[in-house]
Amino acid sequence: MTHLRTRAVHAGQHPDPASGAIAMPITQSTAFAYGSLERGAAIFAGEAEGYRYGRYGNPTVAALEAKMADLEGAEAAVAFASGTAATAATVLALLQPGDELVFLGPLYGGTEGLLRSLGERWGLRVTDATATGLAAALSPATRMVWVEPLTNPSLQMHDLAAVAATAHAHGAITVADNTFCTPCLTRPLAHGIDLVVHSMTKYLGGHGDATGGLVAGRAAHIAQIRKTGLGHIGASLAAQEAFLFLRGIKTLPLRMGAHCEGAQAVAEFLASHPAVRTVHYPGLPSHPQHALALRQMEGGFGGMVTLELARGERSAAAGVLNALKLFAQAVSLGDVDSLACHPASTTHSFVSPEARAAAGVGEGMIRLSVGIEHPDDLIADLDQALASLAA
Ligand code: 3LM
Repeated sequence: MTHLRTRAVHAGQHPDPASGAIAMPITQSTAFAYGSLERGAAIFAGEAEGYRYGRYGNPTVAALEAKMADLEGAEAAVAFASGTAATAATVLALLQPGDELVFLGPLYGGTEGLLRSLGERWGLRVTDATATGLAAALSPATRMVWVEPLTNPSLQMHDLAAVAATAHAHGAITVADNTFCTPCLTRPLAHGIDLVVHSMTKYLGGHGDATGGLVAGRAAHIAQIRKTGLGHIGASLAAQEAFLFLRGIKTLPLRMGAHCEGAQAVAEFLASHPAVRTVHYPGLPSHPQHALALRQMEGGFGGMVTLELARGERSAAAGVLNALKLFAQAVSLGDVDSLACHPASTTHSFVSPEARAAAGVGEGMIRLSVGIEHPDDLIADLDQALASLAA
């Protein structure tokens, strides 16, 4: 299986040996019989493979983990109840009080909020290297570097190979939150990154009906993150949710193609509209890192488009957002349905006004998650909403 489209369907799954079922069965069981005291003891000691209790693992969840490890090119993966749980487990498993985490932002507001409130309370130093650049921010205490290859919400790009080389020269682990790109468009491990984090809630699920997260990377790291995140924190993904992600991922490459096509058309339309000051989309030649996008992204530039209105105040953004008919006004992203949000008052309301300003998240910014509807209908909706601004 060499092609991603084939692996998205088949990796991690095979017909159920008991029934022949092709869809992965939902194994709805809390405990798993291990048969003998000796085998139970060996499983609990980590000396034998096997399921024991739902918090530690489940066959439906394991199939999802295997599928995602395959798609990301990783040795192993572990699933969580949300992307935020995956982030928290990675940080808490691999860092100690006194360690420094350096991030290249801007980041999803919830991630930055988590790092600052939880991380700093537990004795981590958290440093934002966005303005200074990574090399200048690294110190002897730096143990982890966190990056979003395509940032939320401003859609800036980070050069993953350069980040990995700089961080590794200082002995730091690198983590890339690949939620916006998915393995269809970017595989961070192939660029030298150590761990990939996902909010599966977004493109991987794809239908806006399941919440989950995942970390993929080397087996030794994943074993540590699994122990902390599942064994100690208990942020385990439920089997029913794992089933929805397994089903969603089968069509991920097809959906990403439609998201990319629609987003490119929407971005080109917005770039020529007089009410729009700036369009952030890595597929536009005007994007400052278009050359990096061509090098680092494969098969398209993603389904997210962020715009800044010529009138930069909140009331202008409200005028446009409140007039949209086809785009639902909601946070989250990556659904087949198109969504639109005002990052300053929602996804990035968790970070300080200063950090928002530094990240370029202004009151006139609108973030679009372009769904798989026909691009002409999406453009018509945006056109009438922008026209209401001029009226
Ligand atoms: C959002 N983002 O609308 P969960 N990493 C990235 C993300 O964008 C997110 C997470 C992790 C949004 C959610 S905002 C109230 C809604 C790049 C989530 C966290 O824990 O599965 O939500 O993932 O930008």
